[in-house]
Amino acid sequence: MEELRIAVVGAGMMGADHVTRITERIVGARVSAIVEPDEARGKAAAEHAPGALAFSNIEDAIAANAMDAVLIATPGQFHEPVLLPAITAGLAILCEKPLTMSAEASLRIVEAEIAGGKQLIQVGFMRRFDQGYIDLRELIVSGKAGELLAMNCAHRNPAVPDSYTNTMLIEDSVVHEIDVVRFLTDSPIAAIEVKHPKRNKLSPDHLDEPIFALLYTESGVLANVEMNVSVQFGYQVKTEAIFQKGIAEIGRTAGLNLWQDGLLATNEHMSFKTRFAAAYDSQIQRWVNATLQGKIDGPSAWDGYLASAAVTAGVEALTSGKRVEVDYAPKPAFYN
Ligand code: ISE
Repeated sequence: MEELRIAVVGAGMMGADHVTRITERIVGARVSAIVEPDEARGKAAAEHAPGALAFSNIEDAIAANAMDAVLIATPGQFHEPVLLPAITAGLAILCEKPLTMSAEASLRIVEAEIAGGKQLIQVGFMRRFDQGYIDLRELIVSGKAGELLAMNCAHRNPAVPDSYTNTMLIEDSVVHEIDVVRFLTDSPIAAIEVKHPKRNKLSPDHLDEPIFALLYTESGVLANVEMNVSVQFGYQVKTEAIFQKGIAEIGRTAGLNLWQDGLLATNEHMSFKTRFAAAYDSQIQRWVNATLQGKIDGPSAWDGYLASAAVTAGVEALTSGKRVEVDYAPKPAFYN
């Protein structure tokens, strides 16, 4: 296969961004189909994918043999009904995070993949492809600053859409730290606790935030995640890592600094689309390269399940105010 034919499923904000990315920047692949029930949305995305076929559901696209691989970018609650037929069809899959909305559903996906006999699924935890996180992981592994003890993570969004619910603080947002803290420390999240600072009155009425999500890893590292989705001023994802002999920081806003009229100004990101643009590019290019060789190159369905199990505990911690231990199913040999 010379060029991977990708069907992008879901042409909302992230799906449309991936369509443009694949057409303009990714080598060895093209968008061959857009699967989107909303016709206007599908058409708008198709303008950036010359020759792509339009479908309103995944089953029709599979029946038409319109793709070799699927990039799933629908909201999380619609992942499972797309994943299952794609697995049955034996297609390579990049599924945006979260894999599904519950530990049980993620386990069903894992079981379906195992039944098919081949690893097809990569989960879109794009932070693993961000240079800052890659450098921090190297530093931790090297031991140069001594043992890692704790992390302070700031995850700030300017605002969120009306469809964003309170549990999405964990399911849709903290899920990134849940995955990346395990990636950095190489240790599972053993327990989660959620603390409530003073509520931001600028936050939509149905949201009780910001929150501090405390992620306790099995190895003893504690990560404190400030999850804040109404900061108004911009999009920030920063981490300070506390070692025995030093402190490391990643994610500080970079770019041009302007000192003028008694002010220092730097452009801040307003969205994850620009903050993580390079990480998304690298994630998709590496997935395409690996897929052309029949492999995956990033977080697996099992990683997706582990995150879902921790999210389930996190949601319980959010509502109960208690520290909740995470319950994991045993790892199938298939993922060794
Ligand atoms: C969104 O879905 C993302 O994945 C972003 O990276 C995150 O910052 C945001 O909070 C989520 O809602």
